[in-house]
Amino acid sequence: MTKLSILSVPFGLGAGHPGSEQAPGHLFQLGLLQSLQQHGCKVDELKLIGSSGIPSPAIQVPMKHSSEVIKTGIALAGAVKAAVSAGNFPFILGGDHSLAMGTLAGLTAQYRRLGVIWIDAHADMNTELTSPSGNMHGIPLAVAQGRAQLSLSHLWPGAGTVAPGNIVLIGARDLDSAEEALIRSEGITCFGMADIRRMGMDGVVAEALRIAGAAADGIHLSFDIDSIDPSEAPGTGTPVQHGLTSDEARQALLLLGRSDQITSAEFVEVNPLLDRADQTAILALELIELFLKSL
Ligand code: NNH
Ligand code: MN
Ligand code: MN
Ligand code: MN
Repeated sequence: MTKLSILSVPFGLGAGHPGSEQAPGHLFQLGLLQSLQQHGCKVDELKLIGSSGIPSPAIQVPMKHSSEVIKTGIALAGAVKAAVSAGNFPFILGGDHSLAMGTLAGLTAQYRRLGVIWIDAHADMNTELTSPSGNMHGIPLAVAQGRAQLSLSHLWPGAGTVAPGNIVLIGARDLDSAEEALIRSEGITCFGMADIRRMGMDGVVAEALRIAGAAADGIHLSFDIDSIDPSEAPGTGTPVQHGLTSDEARQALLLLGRSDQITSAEFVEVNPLLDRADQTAILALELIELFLKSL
């Protein structure tokens, strides 16, 4: 049975709105751990990732709260790397999407070649120079490719990069022009909403696993709750209309969890302060359980 390392990251300074730092605590309060135990999931390690005690690194980037993001990323990278070394499945509970840089730093230090499946309304592929917002949660996939000033190796010495050919975006529908240009020039696979409706989520997931997994020894799943339509997941900082239905998200997470190719995952951008009567938190709880018990 899969042994889980649940890494809880109550950090939200990479997003444009406060609140996502409250998501892990809120999901625990709603009973996440108890229901995982009821479903027979083996939680081997439960760790709270903070950035305290880590000296401020010399690297500075001209983005909002970059030094806090970097410190959190360093702490998370170490914990992710340790979880993989211990033979556990790392599950990172955010928090905003800037923490993915820490996750990917830890993972690329462990895997020879890592694939990434990024389920998100956004591509998160701006650099410090193209970011329209200055928010660090909009840059992790450019950092991971080695296209930004900040690199994964700033967060963890042995970290590598993710090859564009091993990146697959699902549900992207709000891309900035620099992101679009990068996706086109690098030939990055992007399954938009029209592709999902045409191919079906099962077809999209099968293709995503094939492409992200090509010559790879692991695939990381990064799930941003804003991939889901705001009618079903309103509690997030940058909602975008015409997204996934909750049923499409369920189907994707079930198929990805059942696949042996997925070796780590994270779940980000739930914002309890922007939620409507816990609608998003309750859906997130259900999706996380569904995914973890399908592993
Ligand atoms: N692309 C925009 C930016 O760089 C928005 C990113 N917001 C997200 N990403 N929530 O998932 O700021
Ligand atoms: Mn995102
Ligand atoms: Mn997003
Ligand atoms: Mn599996």
